[in-house]
Amino acid sequence: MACWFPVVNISSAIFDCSAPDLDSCPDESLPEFAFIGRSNVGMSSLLNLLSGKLDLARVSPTPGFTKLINIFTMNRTWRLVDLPGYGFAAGARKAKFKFNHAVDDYLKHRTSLCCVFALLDSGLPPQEIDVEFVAWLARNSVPFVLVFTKTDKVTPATVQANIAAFTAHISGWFEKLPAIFTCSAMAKQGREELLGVIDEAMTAIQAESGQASVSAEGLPVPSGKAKETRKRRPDLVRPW
Ligand SMILES: Nc1nc2c(ncn2[C@@H]2O[C@H](COP(=O)(O)OP(=O)(O)OP(=O)(O)O)[C@@H](O)[C@H]2O)c(=O)[nH]1
Ligand SMILES: [Mg+2]
Repeated sequence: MACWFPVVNISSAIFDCSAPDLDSCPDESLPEFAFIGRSNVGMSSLLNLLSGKLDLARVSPTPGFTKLINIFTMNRTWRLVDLPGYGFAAGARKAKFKFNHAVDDYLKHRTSLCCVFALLDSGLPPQEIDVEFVAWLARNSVPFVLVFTKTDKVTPATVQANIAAFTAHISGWFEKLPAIFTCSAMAKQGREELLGVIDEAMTAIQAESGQASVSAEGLPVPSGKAKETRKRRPDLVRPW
């Protein structure tokens, strides 16, 4: 991990906006890292863990709580994005993943989206709805890593067994499996590893754009040129 880039040291974590659709999102000048998964899997909690601010995104035991695209800026240089999850719709008992149009649009078209953290419950064997979702990410060339959440709720052996079962399901789709992480927002586990993913992406962006702009606080900031060069998503954390 490049120690000169202050991803791990988050000195400011600010709520930007709650966007109902892609058009309402802020400009694409800052790299973004988004959380998505089945509702209640712990997306908002993980965002809080990474940001170091436990009350930044709103957490609730009620599935379907996050309903908008909630955007937060870290160190004024990159963003975390809390998305509405899938698998929660009135009357939808069927294991078919479906998210709202805004999320579909965001994941497919947000050019500043560098990497999606696709969250899965570490306490569950592979769920059809999650397998379908990962297939959708792959089909749509969305860069992602897999994050198995809530590891504090089950034994390490169960976590490993569920990870192995999930990867067995999807391994045929990839030349190289997506990177896999575990985390527990409750036990504060996994923060450094996931910030490492962001750090790696930010380092690659900086190298790609050759920019060395520094803000008044001494923090690197993307230049206008960096924005121009991100017409396409950078090939940063593509696991295949
Ligand atoms: N034991 C345990 N509980 C967790 C963990 N992470 C989240 N939770 C709990 O799971 C519930 C849902 O957490 P959220 O972070 O709101 O989940 P979400 O994925 O954002 O859910 P929606 O916004 O409703 O789709 C809350 O009661 C959290 O306290 C974890 O690591 N361990
Ligand atoms: Mg949420």
